[in-house]
Amino acid sequence: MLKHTGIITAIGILLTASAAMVATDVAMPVPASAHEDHGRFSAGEPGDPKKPARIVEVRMFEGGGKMGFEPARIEVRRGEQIRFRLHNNGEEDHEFVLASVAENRKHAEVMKKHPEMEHDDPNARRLLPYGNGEIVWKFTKRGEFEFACLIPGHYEKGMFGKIIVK
Ligand SMILES: [Cu+2]
Repeated sequence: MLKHTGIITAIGILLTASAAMVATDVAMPVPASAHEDHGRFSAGEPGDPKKPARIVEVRMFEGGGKMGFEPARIEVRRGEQIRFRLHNNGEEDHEFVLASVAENRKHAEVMKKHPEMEHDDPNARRLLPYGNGEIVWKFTKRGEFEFACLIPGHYEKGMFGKIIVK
């Protein structure tokens, strides 16, 4: 009797273990990748182009040894979705990379070593001279963020702007 129970328990454990393994195989990739995407962007999350958004026009310019964005300061309400319409009014390529200040600085250092690096992520656009582009972004976190051009030398010439999420 005791022996019999032992076998049944052993089978029960085996079944439970294999069921857990199957469940693990099926369930793991989804939360893992979702979590990865969630942690990827410091300034919020990629927007939904089908949902309403406030339009903000941003121009990129060069001149007199300077480069920059106009406006260089944008205020946003938390939860607000913004459609950034980007216009490169310069004669060089420029980028718009939306992140935290710390992240942009770190990223700029990497780009100094790899100047050929190009961005076309949900939080970044690279524009050709006189080119246009768009980013739809949802600001889900309060705080101070930054948009910047990380092409070597551009950040130093003033190519960054502030985003305040209230
Ligand atoms: Cu630039």
